[in-house]
Amino acid sequence: MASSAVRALMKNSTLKRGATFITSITEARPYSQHGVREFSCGYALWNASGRSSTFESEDLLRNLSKVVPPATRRLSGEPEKAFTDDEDSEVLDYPGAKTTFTHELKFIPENAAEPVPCYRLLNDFGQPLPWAQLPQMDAELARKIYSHMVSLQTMDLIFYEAQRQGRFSFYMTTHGEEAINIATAAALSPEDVLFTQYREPGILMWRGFSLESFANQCFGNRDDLGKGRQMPVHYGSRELNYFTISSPIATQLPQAVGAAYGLKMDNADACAVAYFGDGASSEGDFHGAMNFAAILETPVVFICRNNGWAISTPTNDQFRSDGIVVKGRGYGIRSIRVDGMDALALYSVVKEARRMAIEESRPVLIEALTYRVGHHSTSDDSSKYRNKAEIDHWKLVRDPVLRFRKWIEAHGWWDVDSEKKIRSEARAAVIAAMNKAGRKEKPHLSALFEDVYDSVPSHLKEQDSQLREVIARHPEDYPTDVPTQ
Ligand SMILES: Cc1ncc(C[n+]2csc(CCOP(=O)(O)OP(=O)(O)O)c2C)c(N)n1
Ligand SMILES: [Mg+2]
Repeated sequence: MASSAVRALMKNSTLKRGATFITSITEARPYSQHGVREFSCGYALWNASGRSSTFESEDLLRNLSKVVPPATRRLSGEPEKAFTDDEDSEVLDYPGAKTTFTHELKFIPENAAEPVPCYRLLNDFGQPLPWAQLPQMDAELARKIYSHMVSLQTMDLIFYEAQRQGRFSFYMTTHGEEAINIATAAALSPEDVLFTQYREPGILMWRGFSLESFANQCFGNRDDLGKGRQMPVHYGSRELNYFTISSPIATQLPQAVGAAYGLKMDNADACAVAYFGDGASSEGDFHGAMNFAAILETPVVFICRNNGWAISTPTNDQFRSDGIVVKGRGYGIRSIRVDGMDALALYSVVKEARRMAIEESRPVLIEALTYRVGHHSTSDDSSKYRNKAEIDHWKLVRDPVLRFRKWIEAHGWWDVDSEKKIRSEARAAVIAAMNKAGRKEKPHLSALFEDVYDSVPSHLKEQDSQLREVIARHPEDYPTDVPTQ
């Protein structure tokens, strides 16, 4: 930087010709109050061999006032002005970073002065904000989004109760996150490949996975696509481009990047979409995925549901950054923060993120702020770490389903009768699907050993027969509805 100033200084002072840059002309400060001649400027001078030399000559100060007027004015008590040497912006060519020099010893603060704002279009009462540019959405699409949110809510309520009654072993609800599930799904295309965590069954529902298929999976019956080998809610569907959920948190993220890279190689008109929670962003896989996504320029949209909790761990015990959105910049990824309880805002953001991901072949990070209204899972009791008033506030005042309903009602696209009808139909459909799935028998015992290899290898055949022997010896410990013959 400032090499024309340095050249001028060198010409007029005793500085050696090897001096290459000066970083502190505007930072020169008095070390006594007795006058301009006692300013120190020299500490900022480095010679070509990298050694610094102090320099306090009157000569320098005299010349300084000739060649660097802003600095001199500052030294003599006039208001500070930016140093505007044209080579301030000289691009440096270190292999690790292309940048300019600065004379300021200044660390980047850990957080920006203001948190990243959150994009929203509807207020808590479902009214568009005055400046909001609403996305193109006709009555049919709006009703479809709303009715899917209701179906998801209803499925969650009934399946949750069924689990409590012991009909299946485990369940997780999406309460509070219905808009993230459905509105984001609506903004994607069926060709986009999805890698989800576990709190996003609504996306699968949007793509046409039937209530009975959900129930088959939760019961682990013979029609479960996973043949009962996964815990409930670990859905998957090859037909619907929805990769099977796996329990270890964040493993889906690098997988999504790999899939996106494949789509890029194929020149496909599709992207990969990875959904995950704030807790998943605390895993190493998140960071690896982000970095690879950036350097490989993969068409992947990361959608983080920041619901404030990773089971009982609040976000401020997980990270000290301004949420997840700022991490995008750390990896060179474009990012945005959106209100995860505003279906319209989510729809707009995901549509645009998808467009950028595919057309510009780049990753995009979306942080959707939301709240997990239910317990983490049926194995959790969130009243142990959150107070009821907090939960009630989000459940009653901030409900994303109700917010969207108010918006469609204001358009005349929905009314009390349609609400009654859809709620009772959804309830009947979920109960029917669940009862049907509950009556089906379990997958055959041998299914435990199949589908990894083309044909079952000898060591697995051996395990299969050992298992049968154990079951024959202790029949009381094994379910009777699993066919073994
Ligand atoms: C690698 C790994 N560590 C820990 C767990 C246990 N675990 C299951 S869910 C969860 C919390 C995840 O929180 P978040 O990603 O915020 O999702 P949310 O449940 O809030 O939707 C944890 C720690 C796990 N499944 N995998
Ligand atoms: Mg969370």
